[in-house]
Amino acid sequence: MSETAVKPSRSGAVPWPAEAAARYAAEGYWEGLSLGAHLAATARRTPDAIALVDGPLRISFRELMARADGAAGRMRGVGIGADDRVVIQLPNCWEHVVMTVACLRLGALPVWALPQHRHHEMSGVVAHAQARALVVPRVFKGFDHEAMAHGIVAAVPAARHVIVAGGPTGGGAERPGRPGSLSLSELCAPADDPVRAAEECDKAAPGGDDIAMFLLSGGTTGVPKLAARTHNDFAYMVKRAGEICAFGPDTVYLAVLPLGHGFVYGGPGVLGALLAGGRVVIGSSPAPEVAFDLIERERVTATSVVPPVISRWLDHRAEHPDAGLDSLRLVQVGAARLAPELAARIRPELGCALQQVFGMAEGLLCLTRLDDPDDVVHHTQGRPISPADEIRVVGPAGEPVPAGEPGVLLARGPYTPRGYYDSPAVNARAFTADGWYRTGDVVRRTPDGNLVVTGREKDVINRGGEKIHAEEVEEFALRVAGVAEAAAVALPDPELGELVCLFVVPDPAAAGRPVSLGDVRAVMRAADVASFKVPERLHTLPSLPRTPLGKIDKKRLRADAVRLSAGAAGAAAANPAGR
Ligand code: J2J
Repeated sequence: MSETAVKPSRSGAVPWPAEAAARYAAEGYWEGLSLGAHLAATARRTPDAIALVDGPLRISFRELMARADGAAGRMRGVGIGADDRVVIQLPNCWEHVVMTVACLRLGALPVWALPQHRHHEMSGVVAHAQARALVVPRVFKGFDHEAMAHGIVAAVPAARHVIVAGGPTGGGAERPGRPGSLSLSELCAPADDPVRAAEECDKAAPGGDDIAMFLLSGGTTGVPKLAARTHNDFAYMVKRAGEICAFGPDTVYLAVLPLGHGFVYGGPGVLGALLAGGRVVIGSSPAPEVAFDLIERERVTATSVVPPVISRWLDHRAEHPDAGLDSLRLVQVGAARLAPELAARIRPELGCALQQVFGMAEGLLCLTRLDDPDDVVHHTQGRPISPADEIRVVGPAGEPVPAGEPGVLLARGPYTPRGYYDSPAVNARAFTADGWYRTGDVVRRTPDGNLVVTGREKDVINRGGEKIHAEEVEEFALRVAGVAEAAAVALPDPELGELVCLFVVPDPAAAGRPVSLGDVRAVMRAADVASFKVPERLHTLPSLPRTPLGKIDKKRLRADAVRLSAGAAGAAAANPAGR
């Protein structure tokens, strides 16, 4: 079968070509087992070990599987089955993990959404994934997720069920408030007969080639991109990353970033710790006050954070030098650029190893290794985890760049699928004809094979690890009365890495008052968009700069954003009272 003959499968996912699939299986990367089967096997080895800790709650492997298999059976009972999609939008809580494992056992596909996602993102995800069920808190941080979920179920014909967290972790009362909601705590109760429930799951277990989950590709637009990951591919990635991180039964992994990030579940994260027979401690927030307390109390050995979080941890540590962090062996930092100066402070100040993580929902995972010299760990984003990962660094015409020069990173391999779910037009741009994923990241490769992320060609803003598509912000800006043109770019920020800076060109025909950030905010709020996408800066220009080819010159705008921001800071410093 020729590699270019790849056709989307019946379920809308793009399979690996037969030749590559056979090779990955023959070389042992793909084991042909579902993630649920892997987890059940681990649980059978050490049923009494504690798998999950959430506040005062301690759940053994036996109980985790009894709950997951119970939930799988109850989902089956309400008509949720294999290949059905279940969007999980929960804050960090043990039910997140139980529901995920339940879906993996059932062959249903968990789709992790972030609690900050609002109607705009959630309805797009539910519609594109054709989700059958949504799992939400009742109210979280003052927002009524249950009401939103019912609104979406009413509008999307495939969607049937709203499953609602009650009790303290869900942030609501003990029982769901609305008729028609299913109770998450009832769903997640242990199976009445755990042995039989496990047998049923084992009997109907999905195959290794089946889709295990959809991951939202870095940021979620109105029409999201979904990375369809198979059981074979994800299990391999997680287990291989776990090996590199030396995860084992003594691992205590702290999940403090939102569980909805692929980084937290799979890099090796929650699933990596569980598959190694280790323990997962759920944290409700990455704030150092919360995280340090959990590290000390639960003797945490490993965790993952984004650069702005590690910066806060280092500051907090300086003020609390006696915090008990001695159990911590590994801090992974990823999802956005880590400044080498911060990287160099981690071991001396926190007393643990740093690992840089460069990953993506689409697959390819790069890690620095535990025995890498400081220079590599501080200055590079590591190298692919698998010997079967293929990497190319190319110029504008797809030609390889000279060694060590920056270029766009292309990737192929045993856990990098060959296309997004049900998106032929996007796939034609994001994947080459012979199956390479065009990451959109600009990297250079060091002589020892490590990658340094130096920029990106994709029009995305990385705000502290949250990805925001410039085009999406621009579309909202164009809805503001009096805006003729809009362009969003990244503005470097010492705390978050990047902020959203918006340039607008006023419509000369609409001679009203100047457009303000407040106007853009109001439009985005009215459209129910996740608030992290709202621009922090706005500048008005008479026209947008263009390249010789007539495209908006974003490079120039990024430089303008920096200049204008420095000017504003200078003005503020010269006139601190702001008068
Ligand atoms: C610079 N940019 C980075 C890094 C990701 C593990 C870790 C992260 C993600 C993730 C993930 C970066 N330095 N260290 O899914 O499993 C940017 C790149 C990349 C994009 C992917 C995982 N690490 N990035 O962040 O799908 O631009 O996945 O293409 O959210 O984040 O974003 P996302």
